[in-house]
Amino acid sequence: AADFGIEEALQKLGLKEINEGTSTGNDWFSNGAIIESYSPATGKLIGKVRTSTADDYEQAMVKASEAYKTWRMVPAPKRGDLVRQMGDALRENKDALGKLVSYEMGKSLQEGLGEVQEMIDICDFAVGLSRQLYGLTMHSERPMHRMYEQYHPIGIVGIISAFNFPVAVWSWNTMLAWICGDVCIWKPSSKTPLCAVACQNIIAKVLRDNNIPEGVSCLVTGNACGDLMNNDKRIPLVSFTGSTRIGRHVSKTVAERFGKTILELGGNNAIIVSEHADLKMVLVGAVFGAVGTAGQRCTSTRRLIVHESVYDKTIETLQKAYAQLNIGNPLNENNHVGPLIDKGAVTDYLNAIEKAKKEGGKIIVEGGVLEGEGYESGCYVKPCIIEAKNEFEIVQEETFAPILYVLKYSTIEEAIDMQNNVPQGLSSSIFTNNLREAELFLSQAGSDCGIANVNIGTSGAEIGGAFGGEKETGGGRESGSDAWKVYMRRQTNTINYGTELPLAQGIKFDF
Ligand code: UN1
Repeated sequence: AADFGIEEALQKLGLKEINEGTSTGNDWFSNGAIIESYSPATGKLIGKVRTSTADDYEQAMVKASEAYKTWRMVPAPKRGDLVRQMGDALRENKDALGKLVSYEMGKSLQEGLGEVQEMIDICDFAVGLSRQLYGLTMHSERPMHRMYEQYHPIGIVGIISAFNFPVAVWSWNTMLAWICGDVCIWKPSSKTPLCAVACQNIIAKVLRDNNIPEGVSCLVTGNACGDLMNNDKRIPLVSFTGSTRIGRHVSKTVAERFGKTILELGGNNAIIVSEHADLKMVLVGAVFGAVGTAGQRCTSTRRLIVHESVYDKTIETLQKAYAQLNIGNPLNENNHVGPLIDKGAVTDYLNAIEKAKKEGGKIIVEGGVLEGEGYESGCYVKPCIIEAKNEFEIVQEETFAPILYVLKYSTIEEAIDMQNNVPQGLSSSIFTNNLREAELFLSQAGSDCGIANVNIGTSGAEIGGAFGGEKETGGGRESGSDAWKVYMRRQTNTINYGTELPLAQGIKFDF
């Protein structure tokens, strides 16, 4: 079978020697057990990575603490210049890294490349931001006094990322954190360790070339490192992407020591298809949203809330579109849908379909696991559509798989209620050409999600906006807008340049 240039990509990313279970990036933390990374696309072993022991973690933290002392004193625009160089290095490695993401994680090559593009975009954004990081100035109530606020780096930022965006989500955090003057320690998903090592190799070279301590970017692997970070008082901020269940644990553990968190947890994203929708547009938005990344984005479309008057027509066009989907090796550009991440995910997918059926769901497009040539990994499944009710237990949950539930509504208020009536609050959208409906959906009585779109699907957000959601999604915001503020500590400064010492609030204290 064709290798789609994978060997060459591994070579370029410095991952060829890793097969004996060599170190993960920097050389001070590589003494633990080996994790083997298998491609869900082919079922083949891609490489082995040595995890970090508690001692390795400690050494990484020492490196990070040392590096922080240097890095925080580098002027922010100079830090921006480093991030600019990282963006250039990512441009240079875009093809190879995009391919590896596709091969190790299973998303289509287009989406793998898109993920690297998101990294490049956030670098550009961070470079501009490095000359901003604005604080406010305010007027003091006292004569000959000046007041202002400034933002200082927060310190060591811990990043725990998920398999589904194995490189982009890390970069949203790091690129902002780095221009802010922080240093980062990364625990990637154990399902996609090679993507992490590849990133580490790219970044470490830029740091070395500029004589910046490598500890600015630390990588530790193995799940045990997650809790080491959560409990570590030297890490004032932990950014966690993953399930609501683990997010709850991270949140409690870090809060117990008064650390801060950025939580990007589950989504249960819906598209409302109004009777005023352009159904051609719905089709692209809904199908990409539901089957893109095989339904494994936090922003994947899980529910389609369809007006009764366009319900049958919508179902019919969806059925036709689903019949045309090519499922197979994500590196083959003719395929729309790749595999799920592993066999555990396949089991979760099958269980969800069974549960939906038991609760009274009606199959609109049949699912199932694919077998035979090209599907040897056992991770390929058919995207399916199930007519359901919003109150079904399974519809209230996030299943990371290409299962789309369709629900029927008659009034816009009812549709918005359904959209909001789930525990999660990440992304939402409405397709309508009716101004009143669109504005109601965006109003304070509308969608309760962190992301609300009109005539755009639920997935595929640009980096310029703040990304994140409410309720069980965790409330964190990453990426654009003013999300950078979480990576810094704010300090209010009042300076007296007079010769008297007047107290605030007019208090007299004479002696
Ligand atoms: C995620 O699924 O964790 O909006 C992030 C999107 C992408 C990011 C998704 N830009 O779908």
